[in-house]
Amino acid sequence: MLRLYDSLLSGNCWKARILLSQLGVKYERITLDLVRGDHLQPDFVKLSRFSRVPTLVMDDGRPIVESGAILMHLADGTHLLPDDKYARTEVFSWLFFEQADLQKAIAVPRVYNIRGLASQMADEIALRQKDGYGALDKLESWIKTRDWLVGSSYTIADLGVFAYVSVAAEGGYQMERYPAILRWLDSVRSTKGWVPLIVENSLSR
Ligand SMILES: N[C@@H](CCC(=O)N[C@@H](CS)C(=O)NCC(=O)O)C(=O)O
Repeated sequence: MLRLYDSLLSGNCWKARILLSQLGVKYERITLDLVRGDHLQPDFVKLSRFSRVPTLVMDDGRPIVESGAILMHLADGTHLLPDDKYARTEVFSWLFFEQADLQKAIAVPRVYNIRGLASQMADEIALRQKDGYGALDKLESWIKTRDWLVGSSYTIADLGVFAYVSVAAEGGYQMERYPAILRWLDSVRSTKGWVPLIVENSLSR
């Protein structure tokens, strides 16, 4: 059975859990406590070359790191990753844009807020938000005239970009500026098999 190493609040790990649910793939979930440093334990470092979650371990024991790579691997051959070469490349473009322009711009202020460090880290938060707003502006203008990021149906491009954008308010972003993004986020939440970030019974982990 596939094994997913994740952490409770990580948007990158959430992407993998949503996709596994949407594809109906059974997996074993191992939730690490990053504050405690579980990801720095030698056994995990051996498995996960960057010592990060998500890490997906395949049936044959080989690990896959990086959320985008996990999405591409799992979605390959399914309706969530187009066969058409150009459409597929467009999906990859969005996944790379998310990692380069959106993920840290949202995740870093969010983590500071969650850990009560917002005033201490105000300067860094402001810098990250400047970049993040620039990327969100581009996303808003793209999605304004479309239902989905690539083509005419939901793909892993939507899922990959969705995760952090949907929690941007937790990073202090004023999302009411982005009506088209808010509409699209609701569409992603309505896709079959979508699961919330926190599931009640996972809080005890
Ligand atoms: N680019 C990576 C980022 C993964 C990442 O930053 N994971 C965080 C949790 S969201 C982590 O494991 N942090 C621990 C660390 O970097 O020490 C991906 O998309 O998977």
